[in-house]
Amino acid sequence: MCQPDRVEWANGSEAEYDRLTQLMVDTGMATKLNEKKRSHSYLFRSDPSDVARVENRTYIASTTQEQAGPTNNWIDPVELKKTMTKLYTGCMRGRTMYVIPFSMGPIGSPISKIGIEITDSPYVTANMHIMTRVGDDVLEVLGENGEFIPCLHSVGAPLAEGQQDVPWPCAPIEEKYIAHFPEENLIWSYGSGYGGNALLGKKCLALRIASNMARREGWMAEHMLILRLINPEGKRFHIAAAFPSACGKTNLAMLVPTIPGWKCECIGDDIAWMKIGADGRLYAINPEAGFFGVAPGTSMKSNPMAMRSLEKNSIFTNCALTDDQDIWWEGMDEPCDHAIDWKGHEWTAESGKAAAHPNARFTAPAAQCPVICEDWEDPAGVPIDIFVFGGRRTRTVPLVTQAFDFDHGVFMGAMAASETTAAALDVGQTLRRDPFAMLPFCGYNMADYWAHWFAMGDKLKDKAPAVFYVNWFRTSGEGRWLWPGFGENSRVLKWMCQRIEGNVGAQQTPIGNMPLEADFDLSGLDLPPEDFAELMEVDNEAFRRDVEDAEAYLAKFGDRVPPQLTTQLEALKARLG
Ligand code: GTP
Ligand code: SPV
Ligand code: MN
Repeated sequence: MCQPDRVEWANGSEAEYDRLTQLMVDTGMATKLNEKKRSHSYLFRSDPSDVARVENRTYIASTTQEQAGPTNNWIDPVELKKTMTKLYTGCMRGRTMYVIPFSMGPIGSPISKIGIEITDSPYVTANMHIMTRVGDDVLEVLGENGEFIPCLHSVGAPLAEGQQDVPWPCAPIEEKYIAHFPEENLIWSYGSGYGGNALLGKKCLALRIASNMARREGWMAEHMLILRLINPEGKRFHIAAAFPSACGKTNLAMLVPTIPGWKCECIGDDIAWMKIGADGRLYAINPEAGFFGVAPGTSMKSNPMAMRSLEKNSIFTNCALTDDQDIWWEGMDEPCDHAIDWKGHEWTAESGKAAAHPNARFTAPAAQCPVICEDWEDPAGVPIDIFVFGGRRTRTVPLVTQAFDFDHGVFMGAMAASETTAAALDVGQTLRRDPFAMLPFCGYNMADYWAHWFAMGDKLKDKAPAVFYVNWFRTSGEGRWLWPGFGENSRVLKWMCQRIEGNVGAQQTPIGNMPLEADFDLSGLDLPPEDFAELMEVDNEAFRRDVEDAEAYLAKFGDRVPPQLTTQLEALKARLG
């Protein structure tokens, strides 16, 4: 169907990676960075139209529209396959087809899943080397008739005989389709070469398809970081946190605590697969092998462990290129006067324009993170003690709240809202509900997904993780961050650990339990008391308005809304008076 000129099987070797990156340097698609500054690393510039996920072109093609639900784009699978087959026919002419066997999760682990991505993008192939486990050993596990998830990808730009290629081939927006056929565990992606649109193991497999499998099989596939926090006594706490895209998962996953004696280790920064273990607790693995992280804002000050993860063997996309052939982006420690910007143009600081795209990303091996947890590849996973939900809210939502119980926590996650970011191309700048940070990633009806969360709570009973809600992004009237964030977020995590240990009390508010001022560790932090008060303020009137909005929102799901959710909403209403 695709009619490539050549077919190559990817074996995941370093020689293969070097050959592909060299090929891309030779064709002008990639720039090799200064070997002395950033060894074995490359910069790519995408087409200016292909810079992020495209939610309006992302489809859940289940048999019925009801199965996809009101928050997903739906097309009848038969019709969509017809449309896409037409696009795919001859789409790889003049190009090489790469066949990439990969494992999400440690190869051979019972929780892992195998995928095979077919792509005509050497950039995708190189990124898959870092983000997943690629290689012949995957084929060995697969054997003659093992189960795998087929992932078909094309940039959608066939080359005619003798036609010169462009640095970043892709199709126009109206020809892009990021399609999922959940009943067949099948992924078809066409027209984009960027991130979650094209690295199909990530959002397409590990979230949209896996969420369907998880629901059928009784486990969870979530848009969550996983970290291990160790207190001064050496006690370990495992935390899984769901924040929407570009809302702080990578940063929290590898935070350097500012409070003495506490340590943090990273297990994953974007996706968690969780299953109930023999002891009845919930165990999480990170199905990925690398970080595909937001570059702008990442610095030695904000996220030193990320900066050290990308010192070598990394891929950079849509970052700026400095005069000494290194990368740069807004918010990096040292300012930059002159560079080549993400569009390949001369750039000076005086121009007032951004040198890196706001959704510029680094692809770095997780194993290079200095605080990667020694158990990060343990096939058994780590037992989750705490769930954290949150989002980007400049107003209304306090720094931290604890749910009264698991069902209340599910309600908090389900009603989560966040201001939109540059991680998706076509969502505008608004506040939107993003339940469990899964709005763009839940592969079935969101109301059924909420029901699945309640069902998991019923199974976990008293072994269910404690649930908290956070907001690092509250601002003052003049638009200044009230909370310093980053490493200081360890103070909030400390309070959570003390809560589940039963060491500190809390004050009950209508929206949840909140810290007593005396219990919250602000020592050594120069935070004006009035800022702390504003951070923790609960405006009942604002939450009453939010309840009205929540009712209108839930009405879209009709009678599929789980009764537990309605019960929680009514209880909140009563508490708010
Ligand atoms: P995806 O990879 O898109 O899923 O995003 P993510 O949730 O991993 O987001 P990430 O950690 O990369 O953060 C995105 C942006 O939020 C970056 O520009 C960060 O600098 C900023 N950010 C992260 N944590 C904090 C914080 O505690 N306070 C403030 N003010 N900004 C933060
Ligand atoms: C996100 O948008 O949540 C990401 C980046 O993690 S992407 O892989 O492009 O989806
Ligand atoms: Mn993400």
